[in-house]
Amino acid sequence: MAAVTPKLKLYTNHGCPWAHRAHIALSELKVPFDEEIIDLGVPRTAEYLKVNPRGLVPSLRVDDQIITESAVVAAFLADAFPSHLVPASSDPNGPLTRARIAFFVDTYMSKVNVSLYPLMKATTEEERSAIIQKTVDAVVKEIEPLLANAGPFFGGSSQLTLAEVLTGSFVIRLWSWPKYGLVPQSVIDQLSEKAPNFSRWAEAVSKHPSVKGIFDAEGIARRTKERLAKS
Ligand SMILES: N[C@@H](CCC(=O)N[C@@H](CS)C(=O)NCC(=O)O)C(=O)O
Repeated sequence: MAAVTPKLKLYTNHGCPWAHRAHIALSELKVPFDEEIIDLGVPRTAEYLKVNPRGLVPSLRVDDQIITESAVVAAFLADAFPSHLVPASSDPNGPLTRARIAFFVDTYMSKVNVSLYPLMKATTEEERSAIIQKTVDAVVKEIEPLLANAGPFFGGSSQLTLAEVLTGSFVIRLWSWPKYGLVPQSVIDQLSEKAPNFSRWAEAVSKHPSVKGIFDAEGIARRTKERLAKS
């Protein structure tokens, strides 16, 4: 990044797992930023639609430029402020590490996280069991081998990486929801038994201060239940 640190403003909502990604990155990078909370319970203001015509959070203002989409925001932050999160592409290990992280995140989101909402919404025991089975199978087959060298974070790292920046907000939800009755405890029990690498990693991710930071488990669980009841 330029020698002068840019002025950052994050448009966010602390209940949003996508916006949470930006908070994890900013917390790890220890970069100062302003934030504006966007009320997602009402139509977006004309002012915010000028910031992000899609009306979604997060958006990041960098001096007078706007960046939207959580993965793009997180990648921008990781590139702009070189750190332990990810090596630069010009680093000898950069391209391969970045490819490994990208594959891990894509796999977690498309094979595992994709079942979280259906699991919360399931109304019958049969439906729930089928989703749990599918989720556990996906973790065992797709994720477990990718975490064989977790230390405890991705790729043997003792610190969070961009992999956790992009998945942590979803992992902490999966790991927290049994306590609030949003998903059955049996998912966690089965994962602990069949996917120990994943379980150790998920536990470490969920306990990390940068992941826990803005996460109000009780409040988000309550609002999620209200939304599920209405849907
Ligand atoms: N693909 C977007 C998804 C962001 C997103 O869906 N944010 C939700 C809150 S969790 C939102 O802003 N929803 C507002 C709405 O749909 O009106 C990203 O990764 O940034």
